Amino acid sequence: MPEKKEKFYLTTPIYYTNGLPHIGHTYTTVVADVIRRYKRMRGYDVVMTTGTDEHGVNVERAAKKAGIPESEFVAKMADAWRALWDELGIPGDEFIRTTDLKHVRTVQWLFKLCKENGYVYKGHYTGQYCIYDNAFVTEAKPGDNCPDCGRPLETVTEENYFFKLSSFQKPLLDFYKKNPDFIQPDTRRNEIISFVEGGLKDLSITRTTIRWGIPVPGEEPHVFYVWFDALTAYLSAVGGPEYEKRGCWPADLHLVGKDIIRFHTVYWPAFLMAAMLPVPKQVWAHGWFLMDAAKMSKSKGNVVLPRPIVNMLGMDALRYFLLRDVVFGQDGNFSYDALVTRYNSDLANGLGNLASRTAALIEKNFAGKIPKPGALKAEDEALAKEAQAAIGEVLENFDKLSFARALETIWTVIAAADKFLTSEQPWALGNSEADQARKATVLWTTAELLRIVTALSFPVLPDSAAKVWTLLGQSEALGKFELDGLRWGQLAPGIPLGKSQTLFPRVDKTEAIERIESMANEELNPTPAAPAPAASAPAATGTSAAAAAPAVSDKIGIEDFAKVEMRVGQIKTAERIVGADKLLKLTVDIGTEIRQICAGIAQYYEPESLIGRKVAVVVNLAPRKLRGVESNGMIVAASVGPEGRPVLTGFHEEVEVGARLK
Ligand code: ME8
Repeated sequence: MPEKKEKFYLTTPIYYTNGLPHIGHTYTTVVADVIRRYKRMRGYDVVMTTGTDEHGVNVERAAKKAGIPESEFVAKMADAWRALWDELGIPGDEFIRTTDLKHVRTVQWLFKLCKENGYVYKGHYTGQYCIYDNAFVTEAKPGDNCPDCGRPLETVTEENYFFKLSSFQKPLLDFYKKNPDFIQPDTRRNEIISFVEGGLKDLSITRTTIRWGIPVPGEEPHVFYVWFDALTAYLSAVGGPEYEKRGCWPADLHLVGKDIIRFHTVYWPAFLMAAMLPVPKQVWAHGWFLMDAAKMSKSKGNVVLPRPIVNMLGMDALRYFLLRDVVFGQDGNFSYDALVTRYNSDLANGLGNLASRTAALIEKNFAGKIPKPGALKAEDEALAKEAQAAIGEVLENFDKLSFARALETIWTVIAAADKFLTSEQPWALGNSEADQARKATVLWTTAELLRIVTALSFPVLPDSAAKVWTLLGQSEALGKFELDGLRWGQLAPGIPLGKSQTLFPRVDKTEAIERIESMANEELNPTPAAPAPAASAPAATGTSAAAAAPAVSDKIGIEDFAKVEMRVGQIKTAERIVGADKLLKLTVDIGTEIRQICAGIAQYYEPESLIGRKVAVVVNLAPRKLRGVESNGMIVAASVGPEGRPVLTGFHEEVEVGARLK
């Protein structure tokens, strides 16, 4: 571990604001968060930057379509991106917007340095331009389509400032040679080296055809080319011209998708070299998540959204799947089937089951206190050896960003512990002194193994690992635990277990997929009746109590009231819904049929207490889905107190099920 905290500065791309985040963006940001947590556990002082790329013709058009000024449009979009990262627990330590004044100043300063050093000149450029990717396609002819996105290119001629990229062929090749780890993975490095060896043309870095951009001082109507603008955001986020004060620059790691590797490994280091500024240490380009073999993208409309998955299975499940199922650096297919299968097998049956089984056995046999191990058998020592060896392997793989490997090693150890418990059968041992001692050894060994795998999996499973850590009676915050000190044998006997918590409840695959898809559909095609998509927004409830009351300014006629058909219903079954803390799923007899209705009363009513209860039900409400579960009707309740606590209606006399309320 570094003596004095060494800095580690990493970044995600600065995402475009002409759309909202999907699983592809979430992937990069999750990986950045995993690295951030991991590096902190290795003693580094970490700063992670993310942000929004807000200039260019796409935004200009999107704002026009929305009928609002660009500045208002991008402010709304930036808020939405930031809010989603907050909601998912992966916010940047810095969130830079390319419309921030400090960024504007940094871009203008970088340009000035490049110009003063003789790497910028004025000229004309005519070329084929992709307005969607904001890039001239140098090899294209008029009438061609964009090789990246397939849409028609436009012929554009304009007066530009040019950057002498051609002067950087040799410096870049020398730099790649001296810093073989600069471009990762190796396949990408080879691609970039051949590209640069093929010759570099000067690059136009200002535009006069675009209005919505950072102005070139004294040269209006020139604005900066979006990539000269966007790449600089990494530097403006941590001090810009005063970067030395903050001490973060150069970046240790730029995480990007393979689509934007050339900008990061050719243009960006060349701009910095021209300005005589330090060059980042590494650019890591991961692969794409594909949907039906095509790159998922906002423009193609084949996107997978993070929120419905998180609502159904939890953020840790999504994080685990993204890192476990795809080899970092390669492309991967996204499938809900694979996601739910992994959830059930590795999280519910794997870690979740081991934790609850171990805790229950310690609770029952040792009054909830970690037992003291006795003499060790060969099986115990073998397991200890496997777990100890896993520590080194996992750290090595995290260092190499081989996340799938690291997780595979952790889960092999979890499987070994499961097997150990099954073969040692501590539950079958009796109360003799020898049996008690054996039980103590077996359970201490399993708990110690659990402590080790929990610490190792924290960067990927921050919420659940923290829960298991607390369950094991560990008081230190797991995020601050130093992995360099992790050794087999540190679990102190005698400490009481913490509160037990639900971890990864098993889900039915078909139902889970249906609900995720249905929530995604609600989010992509919101209807006025559908609940607000944000998980932070109050959940739609299916009771009149918590549903927002419409502002009633005028009185209504009896004919309006008669449109609402309310009947006495009797609750037959009630259960909680995985992934929806506020909702209960009820079946209600309304006299003519039994209906499934979701009600937002889970925080105030125990499901069992409701069985047999008679309530007022709105029966002619159009069916809708709440958190992906069909709800056909609405239970009426009073809304009490400032928090709107729902109180169900009741009848003081015997009433017939199905009787109409008038
Ligand atoms: O390119 N699979 O922004 P962007 C995996 N503003 N990762 C994906 C993905 C997918 N299907 N789709 C997107 C831009 N990504 C520029 C960046 S940086 C100075 C400027 C991720 O909103 C991946 O990291 O199009 C990719 O590089 C990035 O989102 C592109 O985001």
